[in-house]
Amino acid sequence: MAKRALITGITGQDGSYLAELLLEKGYEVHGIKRRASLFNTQRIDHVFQDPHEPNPKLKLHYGDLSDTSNLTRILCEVEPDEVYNLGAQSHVAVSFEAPEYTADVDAIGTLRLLEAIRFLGFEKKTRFYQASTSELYGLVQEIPQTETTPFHPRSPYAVAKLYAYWITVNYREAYGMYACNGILFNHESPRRGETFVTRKITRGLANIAQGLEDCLYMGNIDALRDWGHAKDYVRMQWMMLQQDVPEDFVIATGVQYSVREFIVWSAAELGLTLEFSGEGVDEIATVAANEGDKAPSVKVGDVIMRIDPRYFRPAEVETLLGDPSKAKAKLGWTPVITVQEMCAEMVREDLKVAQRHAHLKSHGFDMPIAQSG
Ligand code: NDP
Ligand code: GDR
Repeated sequence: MAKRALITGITGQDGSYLAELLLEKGYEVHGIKRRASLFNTQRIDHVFQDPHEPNPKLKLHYGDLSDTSNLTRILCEVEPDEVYNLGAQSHVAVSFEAPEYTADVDAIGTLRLLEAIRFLGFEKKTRFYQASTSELYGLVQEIPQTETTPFHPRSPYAVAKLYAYWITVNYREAYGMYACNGILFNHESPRRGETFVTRKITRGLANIAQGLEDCLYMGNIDALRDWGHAKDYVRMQWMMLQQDVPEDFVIATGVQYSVREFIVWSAAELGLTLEFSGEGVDEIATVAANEGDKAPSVKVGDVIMRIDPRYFRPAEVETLLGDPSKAKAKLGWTPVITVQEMCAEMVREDLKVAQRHAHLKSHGFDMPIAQSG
């Protein structure tokens, strides 16, 4: 019998890579998608299977982490061997705008799932993965951060995820459930949401290169992050549920860079050399050289980045650096894709899209470009 997995957040970045991985491994994959007024399955359309075909291996269910009866019904129908709880209001800045919603979905949503598993009597059968986060460390107490570093969350998102972390530990200790936390540091890909910093940069610069936008407006470009590739990280999510004993793991690369460096690499991938000048909110990035033909709309001297304080956060996480030693030692996991390779891949993919838009525009088919948030 094929194993059955249920993924919340299957339409998101990680959910789409995890669904691919589990399908490759022969799983029957069930995913929860939200009802939306527009199609929201772009990231998984390539693995979608027509439900009219016999025995589709991917099945989608309408649902929401805020809806207890819906989650309980789906769990009851699917009887999963493994649940991956990836669904969340996952944007840190947005959590300051919508703190109560974020708590409901990210914190109580996790409790709803765990309690439904217990209520249905699946606690000895169903393994549970919780998408925990390096944001738990917030105001960091120790460098690098490990599984034992104390937490100090700095946003409503991180506080909600702190509850989710501990309720997962609690259900493991109280009911003997196989439940574990992956404490994942930032991970990105061409499928990353457009308003997270890496994708905002690669997409924004690709659009500027093709004459579709003029300038990238950024927040704190001195923030330091430990960035990996989502493909490497979902592999680890699966590995964590295949052990004899459930444990929590830090997943990171162990290398840290600034947002500013990510801007420089992305620009270089487009043939652009940047010069930064000014200070604080007056800092700008100007084009110092343009080599190659990837950025035909950009001239030397153009200002292509400015700071906009609207992207500053009420409380910032300045620095994150993970120590993945436990994952390496116990699971043999190491990331394969470097952050520079990932950045190049993201720019390439965003450039293809920007070139298509520019081509249509040059033939009179102007399409509005969604603004970066
Ligand atoms: P995304 O934002 O790309 O995906 C989030 C998913 O959750 C989407 O499928 C979204 O649906 C779904 N979702 C949002 N709200 C609800 C809700 N109320 N009910 C059900 N589903 C909902 O996030 P990532 O894929 O990047 O991250 C996956 C998980 O890992 C998240 O929990 C995130 O907090 C966590 N995490 C992410 C890290 C990263 O760097 N990417 C690092 C550490 C943790 P829709 O498509 O309809 O919006
Ligand atoms: P983060 O990711 O908050 O770490 O959460 P994000 O990419 O949003 O920000 C990273 C850093 O970049 C700074 N920054 C900006 N961020 C955004 N979004 N937009 C900007 O214009 C900008 N300018 C500078 C931020 O201030 C921050 O310091 C991500 C999410 O995926 C979470 O769900 C996950 O838990 C953590 O990573 C680990």
